[in-house]
Formats: sequence, C-alpha cells, structure tokens
Amino acid sequence: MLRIHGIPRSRAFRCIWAAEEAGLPYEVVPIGFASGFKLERPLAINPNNKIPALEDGDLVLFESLAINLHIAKKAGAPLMPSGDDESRVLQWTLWTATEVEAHVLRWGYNTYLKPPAERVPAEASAGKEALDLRLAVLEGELAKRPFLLGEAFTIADLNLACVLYAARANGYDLARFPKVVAWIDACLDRPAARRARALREG
Ligand SMILES: N[C@@H](CCC(=O)N[C@@H](CS)C(=O)NCC(=O)O)C(=O)O
Repeated sequence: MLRIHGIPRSRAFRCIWAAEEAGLPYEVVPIGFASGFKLERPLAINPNNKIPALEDGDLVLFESLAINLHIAKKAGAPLMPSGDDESRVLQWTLWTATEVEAHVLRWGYNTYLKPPAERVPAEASAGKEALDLRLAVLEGELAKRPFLLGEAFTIADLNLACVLYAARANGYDLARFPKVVAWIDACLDRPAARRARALREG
C-alpha cells in the first residue's frame, strides 16, 4: 500500500493522480498547512519538511515528480514506457521541474496565492513572460502529436499537466496556445484525473 503524506490541496494532488492512473492501492496520510503555507506539524520522514512524501514499504521518497516516476515505474507501460521512451519521460519531467515550475509559481504567487497587498504585478508579468516562452515550445511539440511522447498518455504528460493545473484553474491566459489547452484538458478529463480532482476540488 502506497502512503502519500499530504493533502489533495497541495502538491500531494500530483501523487494521488499518479496513484489513480497506476491503479495502485494508496492511502492519503493527511498533513496540511498552518498559516503562510507552512506545515501544521513537522513531517519527519521528509528531511525538507515538505509535502508530499511517499512511503512504499521501506522506501521513503520526497519530490512530487520523482514520486510520480516511481509510481509509474511500478505500473509499467503505457504509463511508464521503456527504452528510449523512458528517457523521453525523464527529459520532459526534468524540463517541467527546471524550465516550467518556477515560472508558474512566480506568476501564481503574484496573482492569486499571496495576500493581495503582497502581490507584485511586475513579478507576475515576468513569470508569465518566461512561462509563455516554454508554452510556445510545448505548443510546437503538441502540434506534432497528441501527447508528449506520441499517441499514448504517459507519466510525462501527468507531471507537466499537474504543474500547469493550478495556472489553468486560476485564469492563466492560454489563448495563444490552443494545442496546449486541448492537451491539458484531455489530461485533466481522464477518469483517474477526475477522481483525484474530486478529492481536491470537492
Ligand atoms: N519540489 C517539492 C516542493 C514541495 C513543497 O514545497 N510542498 C509544499 C506544499 S505544496 C510544502 O510542503 N510547503 C510547506 C513548507 O514549505 O513549509 C515537490 O515537488 O515535492
């Protein structure tokens, strides 16, 4: 049984969605926030004291996207393909972590996450400008195939879509990127995504 520490209204959502896609049994061990996005109590199994963290038997992991790679590996193809496609999954996941997420957060903190008085519009604009450059790359790739690797949804799609999810849900202007919109909506409309979203949005 996978034990996902966190709450659906956190990055633990990503791992809940992955567990749902993998069809693996899991439980959510709830730990949420006090004020200011700090955890309500220490989470000793993660040396970073952040959520999510995963327990899978004796294995303990942190980093939501790495947890998702582990979950997908347990499920195998098509969620985690092998050979060169596994390398492509790693490429897109690292691209998500290093090229995309910081800009999503820069925009998000200064648009809807921080209290209004603390938001800096110039920071939101800078985040959007940088994210739009990456979305243009994504738009070009999704013009060639429906999912990141080809015809099939993989954990690479999940890892990127779950990072873009909150921006999509909070009014990020994607009008210039119709392929991205169609792709993210297809990802978020999957039965497993709907089950995970029901826990978060319900
Ligand atoms: N890169 C980490 C980030 C984890 C993270 O920042 N989690 C937030 C909640 S979504 C957290 O635990 N915040 C509490 C804190 O920073 O004290 C991941 O993807 O797992």
